[in-house]
Amino acid sequence: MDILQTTAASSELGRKRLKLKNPNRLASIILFFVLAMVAINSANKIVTKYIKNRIHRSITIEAGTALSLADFTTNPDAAMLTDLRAIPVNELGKYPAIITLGGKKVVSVITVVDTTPPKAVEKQVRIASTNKAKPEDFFESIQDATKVEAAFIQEPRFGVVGRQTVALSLVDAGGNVSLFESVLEVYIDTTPPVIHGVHDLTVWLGEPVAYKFGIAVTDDSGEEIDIEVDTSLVNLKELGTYPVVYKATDTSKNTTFAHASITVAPKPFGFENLEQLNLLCDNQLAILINNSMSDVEKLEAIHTWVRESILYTGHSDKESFINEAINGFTNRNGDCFTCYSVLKAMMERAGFKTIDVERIDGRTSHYWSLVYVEDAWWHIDSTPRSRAYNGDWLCFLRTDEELEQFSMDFRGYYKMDSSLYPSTPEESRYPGEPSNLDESIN
Ligand SMILES: [Ca+2]
Ligand SMILES: [Ca+2]
Repeated sequence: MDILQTTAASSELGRKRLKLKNPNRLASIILFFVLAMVAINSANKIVTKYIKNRIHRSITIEAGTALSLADFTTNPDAAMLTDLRAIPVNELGKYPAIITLGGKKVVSVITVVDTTPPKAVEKQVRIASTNKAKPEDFFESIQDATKVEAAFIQEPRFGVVGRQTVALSLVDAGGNVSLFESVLEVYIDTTPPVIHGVHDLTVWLGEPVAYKFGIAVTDDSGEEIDIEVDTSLVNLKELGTYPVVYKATDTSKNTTFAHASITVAPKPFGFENLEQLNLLCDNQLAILINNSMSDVEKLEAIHTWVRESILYTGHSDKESFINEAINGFTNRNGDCFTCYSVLKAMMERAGFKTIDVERIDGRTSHYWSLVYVEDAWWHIDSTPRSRAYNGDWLCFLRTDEELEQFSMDFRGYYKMDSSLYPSTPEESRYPGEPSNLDESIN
């Protein structure tokens, strides 16, 4: 203020006026201010540009957090070269990310940390007095971004019957600890295991047997139980029927036995071609059926395919169902024996049990099958029939009574010796559907 002098210019108006002592000096001052303003403005622009162009050389994220380019820079011209989805954000560590800006590559280091303790829902555990439980058995669910280890704070008193409180801890990869409490109930197991799937077997002379195929054991304790098979009375080198005993014991020494018989039968004609037939079946089954289908849906797909794929020519070689099924697959023609052979082979290969059925007292022969599904035996036949034998009537999961009625309507078509076969259910799956020709189509 020493370069300006203030004087009272008018006492009447009470105003103050500035009087210049040196005009050149004032110009210098203004110039100084202008230059200063320009400099500050430029500096601001440089700082703004620096912030805009800045790429964080390192960032730290909480485990489990999704990454995006915005975590590294706000510059819209920047591009991420690293696939951020491939960064294992659930594993602690340091991972590089490469960003490009203005033709330059910048490496940024991502540090994944875990500072959040695990969360979990506990559950009570009930075990037999002969068993132990693991710490993780006491949790319904565990939530954490990183790997969690469960542990007993104090080992439970396994084997002591009754209820006890169990103290547990969960520790994540970041070392964060959460504490929980649950209940262990120990009981004395007096319930024997249950053996499932035991059934009589037929094997061919000299062939090996998979005794445990399709057999399973469950127990109230939930423990895994091995099954023992006593085959000491079986002679696979001699034709005959022999007893087989299955035995399962839980850790509390409760035992269950299940009995079955095994029949050693002569090898069927064409046995040497069985592998070829199995391959043909497997290839076609892979197209027709899948695990999302019910057993009845699988049978329906197989039944329809055979019915529509084999052209009825009235001729077949009836010496071997194996060879005739192979002929059916490869030449796609034949007669009822061909259809029966292909259907039987495919059903059995798909895991169904079948029984061969043959017509009696007929002028000609006829062959079809019984198939076991939904806990019962049902008649099934894929042979296409002529109009004279009501070709529209499908023989798919039919009862004995339905076949008997059909035989009365159509000259003994399905006449059989019922004493040779297990009975089907009495109730039809297709109630009210007559086997005889509807008058309207006659
Ligand atoms: Ca955590
Ligand atoms: Ca048990």
